[in-house]
Amino acid sequence: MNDFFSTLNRIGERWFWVLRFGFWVPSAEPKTQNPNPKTNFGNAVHTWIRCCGVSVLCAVTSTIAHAAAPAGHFPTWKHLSSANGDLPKPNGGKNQTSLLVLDVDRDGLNDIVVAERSAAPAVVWLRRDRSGWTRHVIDDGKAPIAAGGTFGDVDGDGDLDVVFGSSGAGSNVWWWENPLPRGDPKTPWARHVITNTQKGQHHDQLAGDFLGTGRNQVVSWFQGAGELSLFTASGNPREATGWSLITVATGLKRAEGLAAGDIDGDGQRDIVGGGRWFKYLGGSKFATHLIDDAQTPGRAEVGDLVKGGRPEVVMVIGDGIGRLKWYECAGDPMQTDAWRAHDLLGIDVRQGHSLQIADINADGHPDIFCAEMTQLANAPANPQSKAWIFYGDSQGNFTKTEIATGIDFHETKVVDADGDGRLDIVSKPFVWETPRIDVWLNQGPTGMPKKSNE
Ligand SMILES: [Ca+2]
Ligand SMILES: [Ca+2]
Ligand SMILES: [Ca+2]
Ligand SMILES: [Ca+2]
Repeated sequence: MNDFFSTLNRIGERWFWVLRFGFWVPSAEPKTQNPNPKTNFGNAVHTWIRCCGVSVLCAVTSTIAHAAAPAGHFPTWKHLSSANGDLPKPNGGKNQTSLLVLDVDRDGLNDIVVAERSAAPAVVWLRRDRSGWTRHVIDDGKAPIAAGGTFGDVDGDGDLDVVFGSSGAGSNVWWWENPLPRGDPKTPWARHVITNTQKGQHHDQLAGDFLGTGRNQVVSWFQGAGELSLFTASGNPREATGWSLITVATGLKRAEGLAAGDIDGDGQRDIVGGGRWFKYLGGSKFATHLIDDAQTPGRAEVGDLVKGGRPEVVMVIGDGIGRLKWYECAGDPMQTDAWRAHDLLGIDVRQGHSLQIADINADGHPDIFCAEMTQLANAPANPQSKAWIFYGDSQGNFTKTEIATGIDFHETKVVDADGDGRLDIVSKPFVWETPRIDVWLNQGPTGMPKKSNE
């Protein structure tokens, strides 16, 4: 049990499953299907964006965009919401801080985990059943959980455990132990402390092997001190003393966003976030390399948006207002001026707290999902908030579609929510109309393949 994450790393198939459907590396690999391009395009607004060296934004009609679209087809969506009784309302409070999607009960279908900081129960999961979702409690207490979180097999017993950090009211990063394989995940899970000394908010967590040890670590933005923390289990992971801390970077106030990718191509995965990337140098040392200082409070994603070469990075301000940009590296990634930025929208994004790279239309080309929040406090600040998908062609061209207007997206995940093999959108608001959860099921265009065993 003390062999942190070792089982996960020994079982290649499970690791692949987590990579493919989890969000440690949500853009790890595009699918290679080649569906029929003769499709309808739903009601989305299409805009053709061409980025060749210098970012150029051209708004054209839907018809022209259709003809020029590199991907050739886009899914239609079926919107389900707890507001309509399609899903159970998750927690009972008004501050829904975190959302994860993972297969909690190992039945092959992804389930939804929601954390909430204003009321008990702090953490619940919605089990995906044959045709819907059923709510169960993970933590029946109250906990000041902040936005972020990740999952993985922390104790090496073959099931997925979840990790969340505390808001400024606390000083913790915790993990919750999945009762499987001997217990029932429908009964409350034990909560364990990873750290209880770092007073202040922990915003965003990421699991991965960034030290090259063959075991995964947990990375967390310790916003209370403007530091990036890395925790590794050196002893019993059920005890705080079983975890040791490496401080990856300091002096990064309000930094957020975490993603992983091999930025410099040396075979070792790097950490990306806070407008920067972090390269492991050995021992307890990391180097910090700046991509764009304006994205310090930005969400981050890494993926092969332009096929081949170095991976690309996408960033947008999660808690604030700023541009959604993707970055390609034309030279040495340790040199900031080697990073070339492309503005995807040409206008500011407001609280773009949801960002993900995934091949949403299954054409082999990674796409970008980004969505805004509607409300931060008592009144909606952005009643016309948007959710977009930018369909890529692996050459740096993107076709913009709008998925929703006026719905609060926070910590959204693009993942197969109903087990049909198509990537869906699972989202919740932070405070807007809470408690609430929404799912957009990918209906696929005609000819878009589904899993054969559906
Ligand atoms: Ca399941
Ligand atoms: Ca486990
Ligand atoms: Ca695609
Ligand atoms: Ca699906």
